Amino acid sequence: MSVAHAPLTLGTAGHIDHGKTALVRALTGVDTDRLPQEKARGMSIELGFAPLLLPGGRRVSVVDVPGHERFVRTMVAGATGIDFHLMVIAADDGVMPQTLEHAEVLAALGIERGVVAITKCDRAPPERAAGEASELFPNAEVVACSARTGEGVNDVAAALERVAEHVKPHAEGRRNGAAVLHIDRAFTIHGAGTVVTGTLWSGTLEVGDAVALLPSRRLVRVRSLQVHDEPAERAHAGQRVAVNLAGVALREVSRGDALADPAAGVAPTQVVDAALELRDCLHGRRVMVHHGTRAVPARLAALGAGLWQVRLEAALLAAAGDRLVVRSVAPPDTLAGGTVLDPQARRHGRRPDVLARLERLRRGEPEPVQAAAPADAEPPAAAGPALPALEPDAIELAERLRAAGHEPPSRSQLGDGAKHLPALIGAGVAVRIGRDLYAHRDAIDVVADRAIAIVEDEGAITLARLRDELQTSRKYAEALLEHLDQARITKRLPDDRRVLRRRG
Ligand SMILES: Nc1nc2c(ncn2[C@@H]2O[C@H](COP(=O)(O)OP(=O)(O)OP(=O)(O)O)[C@@H](O)[C@H]2O)c(=O)[nH]1
Ligand SMILES: [Mg+2]
Repeated sequence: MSVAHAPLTLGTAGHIDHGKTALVRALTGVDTDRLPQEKARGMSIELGFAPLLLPGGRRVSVVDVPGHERFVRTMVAGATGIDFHLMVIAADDGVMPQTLEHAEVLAALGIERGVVAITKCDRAPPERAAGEASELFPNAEVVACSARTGEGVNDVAAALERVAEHVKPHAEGRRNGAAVLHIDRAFTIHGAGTVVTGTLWSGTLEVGDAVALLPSRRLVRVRSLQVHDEPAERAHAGQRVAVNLAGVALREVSRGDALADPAAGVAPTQVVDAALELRDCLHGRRVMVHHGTRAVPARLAALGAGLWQVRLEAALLAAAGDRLVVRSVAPPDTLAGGTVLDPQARRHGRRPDVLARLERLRRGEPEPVQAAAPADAEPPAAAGPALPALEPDAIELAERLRAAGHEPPSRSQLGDGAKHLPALIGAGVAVRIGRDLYAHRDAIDVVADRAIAIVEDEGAITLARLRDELQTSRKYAEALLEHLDQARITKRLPDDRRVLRRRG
C-alpha cells in the first residue's frame, strides 16, 4: 500500500541571473518566465509556478522567484508558502548580495531545509562557489549542475527527494483547521471569470464553499477549483490551488488579498503583538512588515524580552502563529523574522499584565477561560477598558478627527460636531492638544512614534525637524511637541531641543 505524501512546496532562491528559472525548466520542463517583459528582459519579474515530479514519484509544487534586488518583496511573497528551498548559485559568480538577502529571508521565515545547486558548471568549475555555499548553508546538500548541458540535473532532483523526506510541512497540523489562502496571483480566464491562486495554508476548500475575501470581508463562492492545474472537487492544506470565484471582478481582488473560511477568524488588523528576534534599539523604527503575500509599512514598539508591538499603516491578514518578516525600508535589508502572538492587539506599552499574557502565548499556553471570573476581576489584558457605546454622530466626528491626522481642527472649526468632543475625550478616542485643538488618539500615537524614532536616530528633535517630518506648519508642530512634553514622552531642554524622558 503506498503512503500518500503530504503536499510540499519548493521555493527557488538566489541572485539575479544565476539560473533559477533555467534550472526549474530543466527539472520540470516548464518555463516559468511567461510574461513578454520577462522574455524581453531575460529576467523574472513575477512569481512562476511549476509542478515537479521527483524520481521516486513524489510530486511537489515549485515557486520560482525573481532575483533582482527590486523584487525582494515579490520573493518574500513567494517564499512565505514554501516548505523547503532550492538555492541557486552560479559557479562563475559565487555568493552575491541577493544570495545573502534571500538566505536571510529564508531564515526569517524559519525555512531551514533545502538544496544548494551550483549551476553553470559548463562555464566554471564549481569548487569555489560550493565552498562559499557550504559556509552559508552548513546543513544543506550542495550539488553541481548545468541547466545548459543537463549535467547534474538528476542529482539535484535526487537531493531534493532526500531532503523532502525530512521536511516538516508548513501545513502539517493545519489540515483540519479552517481554510486560509493568501493570494499570489489574480487573473481572468475567458468564459470562466476571475481566478486567484495560492498555496492553501490550512483547512480544506471545496467547490461551493462560501469564503470571505479579505480585507473587504465580502462573502464569495468557490465556483470551481484546480489543484496542480487539474480540476478538483476539493483542495487540502499545503496544495497549490487555483480558485475560480463566482461574481468577483478582477479589479476587486489582487495579490496580497486572502480567502478565508469565516470560521478561521482571520480579520484585517493594524496592530499585532509578536515575538521578533530584534534588538531593542529598533524601538520606534519604521519598517516594512511582510506577511502572507502582502507587505505593509509599520512602526515597531519594543516591549522587552523579544516581544514587540507592530503598528501597521495598512491592514495585514494575520492569524496567531503566522510568521512575519521584518525588513528595513532604507537601505533595504532583512532585519528579523518572528511569530504573531496576538493578531488583533490593542495599542499598549509595557504593561506588566499585557506582557505576562504575551509570555504565556509565546510559550503556547492556552488563554485562560474568562467566564468564571469574579465580578470585580480586572478585564482581560488585551481587551482593554470597556468603551461606552458612542452615538453615530460621535463616531462620525471621530472619523473626521482621524482624517485630519496631525493637523487637528479647533472647536470652532468643528461647528456643531464639537458637542460630541466630551464623549470622545471621555472614551479615550480624542485628545485635546494645546488650548483648543482636538486630535484622534491614533493620529497622536503616530506622531509620537515618529518623534521617538527621530530622537533615537538623531539624539534629539527640534520644532523645525518635526515640522519637516510631518510636512506641516509651525503651528501644528509646536502644539504637538508641547503635547508630547505634557504626555511625558519628551522633555524640553533649555535650548528647546527635545529628548526622550526616561521610562519610570
Ligand atoms: N552556460 C549556462 N548558462 C546558463 C545556465 N543556467 C542559466 N543560464 C543562463 O543564464 C541566464 C540567466 O538564467 P535565468 O534562469 O533566467 O536566471 P534567474 O536566476 O532565473 O534570473 P532572475 O529570475 O532574473 O533572478 C540565461 O541567459 C540562461 O540561459 C547554465 O547552467 N549554463
Ligand atoms: Mg528567473
